[in-house]
Amino acid sequence: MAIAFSKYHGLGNDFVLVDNRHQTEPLITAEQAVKWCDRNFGIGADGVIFALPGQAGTDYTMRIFNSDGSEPEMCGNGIRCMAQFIAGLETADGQAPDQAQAYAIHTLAGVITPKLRADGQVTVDMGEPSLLAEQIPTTLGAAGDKVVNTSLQVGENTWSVTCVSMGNPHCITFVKDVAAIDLAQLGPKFEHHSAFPQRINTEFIQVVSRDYLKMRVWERGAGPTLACGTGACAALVAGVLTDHCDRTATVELPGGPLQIEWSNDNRVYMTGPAQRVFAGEMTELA
Ligand code: ZDP
Repeated sequence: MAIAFSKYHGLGNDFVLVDNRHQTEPLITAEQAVKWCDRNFGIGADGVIFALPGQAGTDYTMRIFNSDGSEPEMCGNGIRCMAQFIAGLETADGQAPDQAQAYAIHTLAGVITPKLRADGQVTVDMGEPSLLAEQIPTTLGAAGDKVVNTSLQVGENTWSVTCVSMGNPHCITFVKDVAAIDLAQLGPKFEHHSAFPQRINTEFIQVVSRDYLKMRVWERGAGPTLACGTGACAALVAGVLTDHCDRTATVELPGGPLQIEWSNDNRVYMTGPAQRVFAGEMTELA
């Protein structure tokens, strides 16, 4: 059976999107998603995203498999891609999306609301960050404590880390020079550290100024991606908690910049692009 897909990216963080509006279970398994994401033997992507029917009054449900087959709660760059993808599907169905179309999307991290803007960018209400150790989850503090500037031993070095959940778990560390970080060597050690029972996404941040951060990321289940939307949001929140930055800043990723705001209503807003690249049909992989 051939399954139609579209390929999108948000700042080079790339996803295969599947129109799954007619059934509540994803059209492919996690094992198949691993094969689809393979850059040599498959389509090539950081993850596969399914646009499923809404639940509990939402317009749609988003589920995602990472390229290793694990299922994260949320995906910031992915949900911008999903908003563009849905708008395209609705247009193809003869429903013209409104000028500023907003979608309420059910995710494992709660209801997330992306809004298409006239300039082609997408602004996403990413909800409220969670800061308590038990919510991350991490053992780097008592259950009800925040984990801010806490020491973490990784290999031979001690890092000062701040942990933030944007629905999915992030560990942020501020460094002098992100270019000097050996991601391939360090990333897996953070990801699989015993302090993080659900594993962790790790962001290395260089503070250029109070409204400009440079970030490199090692993603849980996907490795060194060009961008991570939830990670950029978590980094800004960590930057405010540690007084490295203001509540509004540009976060520059290897794939380009995102605008992030931790609003006074405690919600985090992310604005950035989402680009359709190609569409195709996937046949069964051996
Ligand atoms: O939490 C995780 O396991 C992440 N790998 C999910 C993907 C996050 C993403 N890069 C983002 O932009 O938030 C899609």
